[in-house]
Amino acid sequence: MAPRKIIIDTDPGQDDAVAILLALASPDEIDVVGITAVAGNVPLPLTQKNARIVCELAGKPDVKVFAGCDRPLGRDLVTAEHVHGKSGLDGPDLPDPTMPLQDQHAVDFIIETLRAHPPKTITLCPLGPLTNVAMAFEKAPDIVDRVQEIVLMGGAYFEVGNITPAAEFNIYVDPQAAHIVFSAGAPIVVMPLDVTHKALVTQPRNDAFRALGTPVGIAVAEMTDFFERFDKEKYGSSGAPLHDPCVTSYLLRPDLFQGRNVNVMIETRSELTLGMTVADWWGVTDRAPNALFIGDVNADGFFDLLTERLGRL
Ligand SMILES: [Ca+2]
Repeated sequence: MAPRKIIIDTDPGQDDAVAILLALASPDEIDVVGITAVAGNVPLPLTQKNARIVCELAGKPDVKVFAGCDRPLGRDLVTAEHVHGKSGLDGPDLPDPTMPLQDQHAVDFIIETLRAHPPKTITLCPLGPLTNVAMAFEKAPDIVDRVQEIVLMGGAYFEVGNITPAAEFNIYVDPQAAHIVFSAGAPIVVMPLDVTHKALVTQPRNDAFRALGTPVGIAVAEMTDFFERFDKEKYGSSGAPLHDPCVTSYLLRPDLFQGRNVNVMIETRSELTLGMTVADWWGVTDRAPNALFIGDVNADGFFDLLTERLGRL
């Protein structure tokens, strides 16, 4: 079978970096037609630069990286340096990229790519706030029906919030964009905190990355070392959750994940619960399902896959 064509929309972020590395390590199954950067964990100048740093770390400097929106649709940017560090990729000491940033705007690249390929052959993989994807859908509504699937990291139901008591970071940063994407009608798979908090980098799992002995393995170990201090302090958990790699590992091994087809709506008005993903997990409304909302992962299978693939780079 031909590899599945994807666009990774991202705000790197250490866990974004691991998600990108996993995709780039799997060319038999995944064809990364482009990486589009968005403002999120850190501002856009850093996310587009970090995306290129990660491509070069993977030894794939020919991947096309585009810069997109530098702020959410209708509000000021909220960032997460308290989690990811000043650079967004704190931890390893990685060189500045030499590969170019593409001239085209990320939103136009998304639109053009969906129009240029046969319908239902491009999958969107948003790993940050949904600004770029929402902007593309607003600018070119004809592309919505051409999307094969959107597999995204964002939201939470049982775990509720990590940036506010009610909201997960990616959705909170741009709730208006999330509302546009969740109501567009394209097939959606959601990796919420409910599942990503089950994909924890415990010490033995991080040791396995480091034991690869490669620049990629060591960099990933150093990234998660940095990233985990936040979650250990906040949740008392045994390691950092690898949020975004859940998206790319789902493309490779959907059988590792379990969820429910439910209705998901986004709170866009309340000051108290702005950005909350209201998932009808128990089916208590008659609202039509619009997303496969993942709730569980085979964590050992996930880390075995990740370690094996990172070892290929
Ligand atoms: Ca991210």
